[in-house]
Amino acid sequence: MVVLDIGGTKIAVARWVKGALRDRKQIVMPAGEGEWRSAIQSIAEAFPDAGRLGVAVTGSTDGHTIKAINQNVISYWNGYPLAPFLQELWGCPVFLLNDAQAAAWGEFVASGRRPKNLLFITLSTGVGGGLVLNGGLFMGHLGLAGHVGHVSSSVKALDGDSLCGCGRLNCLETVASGAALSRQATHITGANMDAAAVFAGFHAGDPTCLRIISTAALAVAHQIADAHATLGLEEVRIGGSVGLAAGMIETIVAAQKSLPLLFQVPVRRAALQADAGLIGVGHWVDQMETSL
Ligand code: ADP
Ligand code: BMX
Ligand code: ZN
Repeated sequence: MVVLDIGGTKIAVARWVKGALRDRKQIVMPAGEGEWRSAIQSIAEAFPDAGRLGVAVTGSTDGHTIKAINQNVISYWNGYPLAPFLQELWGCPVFLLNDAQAAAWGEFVASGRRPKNLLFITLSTGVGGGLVLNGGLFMGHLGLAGHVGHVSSSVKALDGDSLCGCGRLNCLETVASGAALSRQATHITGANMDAAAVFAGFHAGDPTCLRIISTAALAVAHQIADAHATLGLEEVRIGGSVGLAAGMIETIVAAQKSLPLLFQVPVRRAALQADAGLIGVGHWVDQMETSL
């Protein structure tokens, strides 16, 4: 099998051989549709003879089409026929799964303990979420379940009310995504800063960067508490380049201390790190086939 992870910022690809990744490669996610189609075509040429294609993808998928919930990320994905496009290129069956749902499944399978109810959160270009409930991946109608990035946040961004690309106001994604960290820092300082620069400032003790990261962490801590109140979570795993950046998880755990003990769900770093989506979709396709 070949596995793909298509995110807002990067595309990762690998061969999935006996439950492990081989020949992993990564490219930047191109901005426009034409460049994106050519990039995928080049990947298909470099990774032929897939047999099956497992795809962890940003957005909401029914297994056939893809919809960007945040239309600012990929504007041409609104019921886009992703599976037929990939099927034509690879000439094999294609399985689509939301990227955070794939990562949740990867973390669940990789965890020896197999927690009953697990929430995976990716803090990346956007904020994504995936749920494993009662030991099964919960995708919901049209694959929307777990989209915690689009639940509104009582903790607002530092640059004021923010309209999310999904059409709602003050979603968690407007406070704690890589794009949100960059937007707030750029607005406050007047200098163009990406998320990595905000973390560099955070580690150097810059007060603006400290406030941006601690506000994002508090918003995530509240969102975890809200999800816990609804679902009864045993554990939360955090991934994505922002989630995995040094200091982020520690700041979320510190923010949880301001909440009643009942809502302080154990938060851990994704064991599979940046490969949780690729590995998760590999396991998911494997187990779907054995259950057929
Ligand atoms: P994707 O969203 O494509 O899955 P990532 O998980 O890499 O990709 O998340 C991309 C986001 O993470 C971008 O906003 C980017 O600026 C930010 N980012 C990338 N590297 C770092 C880093 N070292 N520290 C903090 N943020 C980072
Ligand atoms: C957005 C949404 C989710 C995705 C999450 C993380 C889009 C295109 N994606 O909330 O489906 O899981 O981002 O995705 O609307 P990433 O691109 O940051 O990895
Ligand atoms: Zn939103």
